[in-house]
Amino acid sequence: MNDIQMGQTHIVLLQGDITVQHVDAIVNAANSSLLGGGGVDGAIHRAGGSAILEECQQIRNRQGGCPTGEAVITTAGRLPAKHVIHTVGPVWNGGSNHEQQLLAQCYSHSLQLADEHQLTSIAFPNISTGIYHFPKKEAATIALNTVKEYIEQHPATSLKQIMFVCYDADNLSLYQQQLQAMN
Ligand code: AR6
Repeated sequence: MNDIQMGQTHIVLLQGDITVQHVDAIVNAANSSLLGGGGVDGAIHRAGGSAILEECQQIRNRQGGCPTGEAVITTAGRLPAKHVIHTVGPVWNGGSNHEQQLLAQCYSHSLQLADEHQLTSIAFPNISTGIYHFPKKEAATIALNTVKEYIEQHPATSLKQIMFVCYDADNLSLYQQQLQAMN
């Protein structure tokens, strides 16, 4: 199962590279410095060019980085998307440092920011499941449940499409199972 309708919003799963998605915003799994890194963060900055980093630096000058669970928005530079929403996932540390709540906040704060900018489509990567080692199954459950709750609580959301762009087959399969269970 690769898609589901929730209220006015279509939820879509796919396997691929988030940097090539034509959506209003792609979400970056950033770190709190906002200065780039490896994984999807590195791929977004490489493909989008220096305009993204310049705006990240301006945000740093204003607010001194981005705390875990929060989100900020910039241009997408040369990417086909219009914006990048940078959110900072938690580093997995066994689950005793509020990792689950912080990961949920990454999704809800990104959706809130998208709504504030009246965006109609957004694509998420599997935040925290790479370098930050959050267990993939639990992360998939949190991602989909948080989106569902958000849509239920914001029936007038501007978002008509929410995509989950899974890079690896493991994550895609876990998201498919989770979506099936929610149906
Ligand atoms: N498109 C979609 N997903 C991708 C792509 C891509 N091009 N490349 C990797 N992924 P990670 P984190 C997947 O490590 O765990 C950075 O250094 C990847 O397979 O990118 O949140 C930041 O600066 C995985 O499923 O992010 C931070 O320091 C998912 O994206 C730190 O890594 C997230 O993996 C953040 O770690």
